[in-house]
Amino acid sequence: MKTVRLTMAQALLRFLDNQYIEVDGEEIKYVHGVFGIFGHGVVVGLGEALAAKDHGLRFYQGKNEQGAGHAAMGFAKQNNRRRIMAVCSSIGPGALNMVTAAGTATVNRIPVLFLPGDAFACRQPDPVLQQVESPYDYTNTASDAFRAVSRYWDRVQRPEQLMTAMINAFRVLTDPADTGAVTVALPQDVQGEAYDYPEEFLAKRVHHIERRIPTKGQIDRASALLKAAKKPMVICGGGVRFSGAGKELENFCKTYHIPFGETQAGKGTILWDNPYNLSGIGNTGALSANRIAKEADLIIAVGTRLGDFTTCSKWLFQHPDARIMGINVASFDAYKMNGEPIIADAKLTLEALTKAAPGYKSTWGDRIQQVRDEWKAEVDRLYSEDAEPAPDGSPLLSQARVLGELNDRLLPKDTIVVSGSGSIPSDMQRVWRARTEDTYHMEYGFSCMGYEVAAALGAKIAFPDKEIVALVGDGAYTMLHTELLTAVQEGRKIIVVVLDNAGFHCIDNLQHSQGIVHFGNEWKTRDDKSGRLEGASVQVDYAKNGESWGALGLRARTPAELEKAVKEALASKKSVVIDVKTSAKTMTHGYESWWRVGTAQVSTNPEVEKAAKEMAAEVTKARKY
Ligand SMILES: Cc1ncc(C[n+]2csc(CCOP(=O)(O)OP(=O)(O)O)c2C)c(N)n1
Repeated sequence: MKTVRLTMAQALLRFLDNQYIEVDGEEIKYVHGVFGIFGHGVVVGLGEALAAKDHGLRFYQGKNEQGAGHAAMGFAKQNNRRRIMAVCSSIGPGALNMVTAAGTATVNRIPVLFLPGDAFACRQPDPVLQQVESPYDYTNTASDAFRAVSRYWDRVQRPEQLMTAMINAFRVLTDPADTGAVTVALPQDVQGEAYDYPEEFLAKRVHHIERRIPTKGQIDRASALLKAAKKPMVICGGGVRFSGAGKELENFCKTYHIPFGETQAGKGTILWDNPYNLSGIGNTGALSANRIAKEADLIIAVGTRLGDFTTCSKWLFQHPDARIMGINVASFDAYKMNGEPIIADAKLTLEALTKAAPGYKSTWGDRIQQVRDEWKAEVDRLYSEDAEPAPDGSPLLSQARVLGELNDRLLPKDTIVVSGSGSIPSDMQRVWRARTEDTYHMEYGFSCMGYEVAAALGAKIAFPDKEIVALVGDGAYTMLHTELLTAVQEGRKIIVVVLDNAGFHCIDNLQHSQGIVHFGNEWKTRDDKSGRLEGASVQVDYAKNGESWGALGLRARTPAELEKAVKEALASKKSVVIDVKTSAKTMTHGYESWWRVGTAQVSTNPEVEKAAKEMAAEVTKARKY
C-alpha cells in the first residue's frame, strides 16, 4: 500500500478536495471551500494546511462563526445540496458560535461540515486558553455542544482516526434522508500530527446519490388511498425541490386534478401561476391553501417535515376522515401524523403514482380555480396597500406593498430572494409570486435571526451572476449582518433590504394576540416615569450602517423612493443596503390559520385568561399526534 506522510489537517484538506458526487449521471465536485475564523486552536494546524497552495479549496474569512456557518448553509441550500462548504473555528467561543448555525443546517436538512478546533488530545498543557473544563467528565469539551444539533458527530483524537471519521462524515452529508450538520472536532495538537496516510484514502472518491425506488407495494397502497379519496391535496415540501421533482409534481397534479399548497422550503419549486398552485399553506399560508386543506380528505405530504407552521399545529386538516400519506426519503418524516409511509424518492414516486390510477380525477371541479382567483385578488390588494404615517407624520410603507413592488415591478424575475426570520417569511410565504424556479430561498425550519445576510452571501458564491436580495427585519439585521463585510471584501454583490419597523414586531403581535400588553418587543427607550421601555422609538440609520461596511446605503419611505433605490441598487457594482421604513401594523395575519403556543391559564389580566380559554377550545380541534 502506497502512503503519503501528511499532518492530519493536510490529509483532511486533501480528502475534502477529492470528494465528488454523482446525481442522475452528472458528476459534481462536492466541496467548494472552507469558511472560517482562525484562532490558536486552528491557525497552526488546519490553518497551515489551508495556507499552502497545493489544494483547490477556497478559503473565505468569516466575521462571526455563526455567520460563516449560515453562509455555508446558504451556499449548500441554493445549490440544492449538490455542493457544500466546510466551516472551521478555533476552540471555545469560536466553536460555540457555530453551534447555532449547526442547528439551522440540521433542522433544514442542509449539509454543512463543521470543523471546530478542540482541546489537546494529549492533555499535557491543560487547561489551555478557552478550554471549558468539566470536573465531572474530562472528555467533555465545547465541541460536545454540537452533539444535540449534528446528524453525525466525531472527534479525531489520533491522526489515523481521520479515515473513519471522514468516510462517515461524507456518508451522512451525502445521504438525502440523513443530511444536516456534520461535526468533526479537531484537537489542536492532532491537527499537526504526521501520519502515513494510504494514498487510496486521499484519491478521488465519488459518492453516488441514489434515488430510493418506491416498491410495488408502496405504489399499490398509495394509489388505493388516492382512488378512495374524493378531494386529495398535496403539500409540496423542500424534498420536492431537493429531489428535482417539480415537473413530476406538476404532471401528477394535472393528471388527477389535485391542488397543492407550498411549505417555506418547497415554495418556488413550481411557479406561482401554475393552475394547481394554491400558494403557501399553514399558519403563514394563504386563504386558498388553508380552505382547501380544511376540506381535503387525503393529504399527500411530499418531502415535508410537517412542522407546526405547515399543519397549523395539526389543526388544519378538519375533514373528519382526512388521511395523511407521507412520501419522503426520511422514514422519520413519512410516519408523522399517523401517515401512510411511502419511504422513497419524490421524483420516482410521483412518476409512478401518476401512472398508477388511470382515469382517476378528484372531485374538486372548479373549486381550485375559484380559491386561486380569490387569493390572487387579495394579493393584488395587499400589493397596493398604503400604510399609516409614523406618529411624527413621516411616511411609512406597508410590508406587503414593499414585497409587491419588488416582486411585481422592480426586481428581475430570476432574482434569488433570501430570508429567514421575523414577519417577513410569513408575508413572503403568502404573497411572494415565484417567477423563476428555485429563486425563493427561505430558512424557516430554525427561523434563525441573522441567517439572512450571511446566507445571501452563500447564495451569491453559489450563483455569482444572479442578483441576490436579502430581505431582513431590523431586529435580525442588528443581531447579525457582518458577513456583509465579507461580501464587500470578496467583491460579491448582494442587496440587503432592511424592513425597519423599530422592533421585534412579529413577537409583539403574538404577545398582543394573546391578550398581553406590549412589553419588551418594541424598540423604545426607557421611560423615566414608568421605568419601562415605553419612551421614544429607537431610530437607526441602516443605510449609514451599510456605508460603514463599504456598501452603498440607500433609503426609502414611499413607493417612489423604493423604486429609485432599487434601480440604483441594481445598477450598483458593490453591495447595497436599502433602509426601508415600514409600519409595524402592516404585516399580514389570519387567513383561517391557527397556531398553538403555551398561554398563561391564570393571570391578573382578564384578556390573557380569555385568550387562554380560546386557545384551549381550538386545541380540542387539533389532532393529538
Ligand atoms: C436567533 C433568534 N433569536 C430569537 C428568535 C425569536 N424571534 C423570532 S422573530 C423575532 C423578532 C424579529 O424582529 P425583526 O427582525 O425586526 O422582524 P419583525 O418581526 O419586526 O418583522 C424574534 C426575537 C429567533 N427566531 N432567532
